[in-house]
Amino acid sequence: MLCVHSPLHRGHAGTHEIYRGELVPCFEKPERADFVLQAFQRAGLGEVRAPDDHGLAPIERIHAPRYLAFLARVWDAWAAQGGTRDLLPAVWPTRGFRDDIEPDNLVAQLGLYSFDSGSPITAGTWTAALAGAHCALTAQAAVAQGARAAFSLARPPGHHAGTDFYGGYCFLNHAAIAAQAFVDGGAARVALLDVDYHHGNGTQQIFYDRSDVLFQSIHGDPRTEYPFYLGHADETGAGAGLGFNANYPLPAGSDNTRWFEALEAACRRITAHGAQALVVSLGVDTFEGDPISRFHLRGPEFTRLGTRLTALGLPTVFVLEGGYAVAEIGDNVVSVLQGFEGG
Ligand code: 6XA
Ligand code: ZN
Repeated sequence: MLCVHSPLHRGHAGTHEIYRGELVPCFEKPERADFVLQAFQRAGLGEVRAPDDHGLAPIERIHAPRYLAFLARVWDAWAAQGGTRDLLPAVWPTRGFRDDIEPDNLVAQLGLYSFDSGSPITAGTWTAALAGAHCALTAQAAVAQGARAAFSLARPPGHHAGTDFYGGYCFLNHAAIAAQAFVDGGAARVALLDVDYHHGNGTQQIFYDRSDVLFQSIHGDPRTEYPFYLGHADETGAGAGLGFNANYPLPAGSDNTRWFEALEAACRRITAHGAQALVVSLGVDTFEGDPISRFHLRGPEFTRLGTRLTALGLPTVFVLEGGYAVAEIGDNVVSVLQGFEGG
């Protein structure tokens, strides 16, 4: 399996985030990608190559121009004011405020385009996120040209990022960008399956009123788990997209039997959709030892996930999302990919 990876991810290196009232070192750190790359190479799964430059056009198919312009300029604007620390928002336009006027104040701009305070912007955030989008697009292009599957190994992750907002460590929605590239390449029906522990609220928002991209997410119940305000079972799509969004919220602590029942339901639905391509938002924070999540998957379960996905028989792009048990993240991702290759 081809792996597309860029070292530019290292430029996105936040120092701290707020976790349970405490300032703690960021969970989403560069070492995550290093461990995945090492495990991929150790397993001899295939070629690792750098992304091609796909420009901004395929990213603008998903994200709003003013949001992209903000991401591209915000660090330089901050540095011009003498700022050196990570950028974090402190004020948000909730219900009743206007979001059509972009304030001149930088911190106010951060709030306009974000939904949490846990996603620091650093000097290399834009470069890293852009390289990640190009990793996903390069993986998608390889699959569109005939490869059975490809893996986009990038960070920061993407599935919480929506049309014009960031959060949950995510800035550009790589999986959504890859799914859109399949549509733009002529696929009438695409399936996007999110197996990260957290609901892919950004991906859901992007495709909620569309019938061409079926979005499904298996995740911790948002009543107790991040991102809290989306991801319930009654969110089934809107307008033309009604019936093309499916959420499988499971109580935190759910056992693996329950998790695989949800996977089975999601897989059946992908087949029923008549999908011509599959994009997988591959978070492995479903791992038993993950520090911020509460499911119980381990190596054999990750392999089983890969085996079930390969049985769908679809051209498949894997896009890395979460997973914070850094020492195990590589083996867990590789178990999924090996299950896929061996099935
Ligand atoms: C709050 C937790 C963010 C979860 C990020 C994640 N700081 N999403 O793993 O998939
Ligand atoms: Zn996650």
